Amino acid sequence: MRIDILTIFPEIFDGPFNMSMLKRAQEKGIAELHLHNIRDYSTDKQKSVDDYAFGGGAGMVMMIQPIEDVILKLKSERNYDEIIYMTPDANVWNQKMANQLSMTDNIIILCGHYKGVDQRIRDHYITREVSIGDYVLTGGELAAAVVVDSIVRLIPGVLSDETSALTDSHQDGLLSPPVYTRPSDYNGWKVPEVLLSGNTRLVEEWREDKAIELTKKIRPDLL
Ligand code: 6GU
Repeated sequence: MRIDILTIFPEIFDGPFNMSMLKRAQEKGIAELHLHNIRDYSTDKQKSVDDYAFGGGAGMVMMIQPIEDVILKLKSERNYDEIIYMTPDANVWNQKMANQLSMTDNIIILCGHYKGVDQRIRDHYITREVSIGDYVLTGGELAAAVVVDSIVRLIPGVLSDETSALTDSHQDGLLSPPVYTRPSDYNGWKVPEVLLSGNTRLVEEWREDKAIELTKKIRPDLL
């Protein structure tokens, strides 16, 4: 899978993309992550990427020209399954969407800043708009890093058996049950007996019960 990210701050991705699973996925050739600095495509003398909003009001708007030029260049090179715009004015990202997107070949992710991008980019190029929650970030970059991480870890071959996505919170619509490791008694804090029983069926039942109990208590909206 190939993901092209359009941003005015490519450096923000240096940390998240060069560690842990995202690094491993790229090294294994399972995912290609490409960063494009929108400013490099600006044709004006000052290399501007934003301008005042028509109609007035506070805040700048990201202009069409440099964004359209990157999109057209990329689209001339390959077909894209989705062109995603990161914005707080959108449906909230979830595991189901991550599962869907992990099965695509090529996607573009556009990170917004300031008051957002000129509406005509959204009208003519964007196929999907994504928010990561009901709060406002300075820009779409941190949100895009979240979305990319949640997609790439689901591509077969990225996670090992021990880190399998199948038992993740949300994968089955429930929160995850509690987990424990050695020692089984830490200064009197004991691990639930059933987990030490060696009875796989009982362990599975206990985990299922705990997952439902936790979900009812903390996130009843998921049930
Ligand atoms: Cl995608 N962008 C920004 N700027 N803020 C957000 C967001 C995205 N999702 C939640 N808040």
